[in-house]
Amino acid sequence: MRKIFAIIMLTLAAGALPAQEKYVPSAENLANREWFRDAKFGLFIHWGIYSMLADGEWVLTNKGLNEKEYQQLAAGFYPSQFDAREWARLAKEAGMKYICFTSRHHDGFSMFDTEASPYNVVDATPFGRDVVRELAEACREEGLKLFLYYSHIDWHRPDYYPWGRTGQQTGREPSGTWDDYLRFMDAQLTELLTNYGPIGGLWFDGWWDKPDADWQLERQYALVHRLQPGCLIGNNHHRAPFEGEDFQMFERDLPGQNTAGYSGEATVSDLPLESCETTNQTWGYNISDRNYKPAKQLIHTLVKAAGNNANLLLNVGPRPSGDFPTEAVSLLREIGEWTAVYGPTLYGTRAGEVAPQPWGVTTRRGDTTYVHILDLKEAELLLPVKDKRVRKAVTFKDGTPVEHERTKEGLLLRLGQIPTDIDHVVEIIWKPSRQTGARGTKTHK
Ligand code: H79
Repeated sequence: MRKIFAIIMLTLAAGALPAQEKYVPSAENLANREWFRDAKFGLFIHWGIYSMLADGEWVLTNKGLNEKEYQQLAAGFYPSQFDAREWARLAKEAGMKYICFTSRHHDGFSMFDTEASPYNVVDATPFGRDVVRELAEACREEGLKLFLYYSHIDWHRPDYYPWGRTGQQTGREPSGTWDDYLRFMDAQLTELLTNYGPIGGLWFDGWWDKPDADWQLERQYALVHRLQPGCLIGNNHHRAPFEGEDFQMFERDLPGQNTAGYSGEATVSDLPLESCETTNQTWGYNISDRNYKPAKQLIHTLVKAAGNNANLLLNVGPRPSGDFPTEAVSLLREIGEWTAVYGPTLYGTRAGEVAPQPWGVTTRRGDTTYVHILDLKEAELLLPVKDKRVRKAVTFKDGTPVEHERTKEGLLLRLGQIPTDIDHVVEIIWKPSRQTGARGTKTHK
């Protein structure tokens, strides 16, 4: 009896094995992760037929609109000013290295040419142009990587059923087959990863609508990685990363913080990290939202993200015409003037040896540390760094030497005056540590 039981258990365990196979990222994927860590800054773009209602990308659900009526927006979608190259140029001028575009948001409307549903920008609008294709080309021309936001929620399709906790007041038929929905997503992801050249990454969102559903994510991720092993998968499920994911995002928060309330269960992983934020208060175009953040605040967010080992994905919601709102353009330009000077203190760096402090953060590259002083009310700053010796310490913007002194507590920087710049950066180049130096002398000559 016991023997039979053991055989049954063994058989079950063997059967379960394939599902438990660990995801092993390809060499290309690992290289792309390092590229991503170096990139630091990306442009998030929320644009769809919801933009026409100028009330954010959640308008269908937030306003309890009738979904059948909402679909009719597509027939009026003709963004006469849309110019993917212009979007890409604005991103590049801001100092961004990638764009993440909403290929399909929760409303279920696809902004690319898809055979999987007629509810898409090519077949359902008089515009008839494949926005993802034009963006992919523009990004290639401008040397940016293209990431695609892809919604797991769908407020349009009947087969997104049973419904999740959102989108229930839109007058849809309560019936449909979940497996059909999974197959639909497979078909679309296959198109996105086949028809547009290399995709930097996929940015999934909406899992949290139905946390208990059978999403078959590992299977979906395996499909993505089979088609493009280098494609980085991230999923905004607000939890610690799942098996098969390549980066971790934090919505409206720095890693480890939870001021927006979405990251309570998201322990910070070793994967590349990304924070996303909006230029104003909403993601999709919202005509009443005039509450743009000052450039200084957005630069501080970018710098703090870097000091927390994360990228910043900064959002713009283009108008229904295809233009970026005027304020967003000004902000991108202002940020671009700053990154043109201070970019070297961020790109290609990792979080520095001093953990984020109330006064600012540190980043480092090789033997150089950048001390980013964002908010300091004194002319001196003590860095709790004990085991390193300074070769050179200068003010980054003009190269003037910064007086410094070793104390028992660490390294004291004398700045001469209370810093007033958006980000007062002190560049410290360290001497090789004694041990490494000694070894270096021996092996090199
Ligand atoms: O695309 C943008 C937003 O449309 C999308 N993510 C960004 C990048 C987003 N949708 N919702 N949210 C972000 C936050 C969701 C909040 C809630 Fe809920 C959904 C509150 C109630 C339902 C999830 C489930 C959080 C609490 C319960």
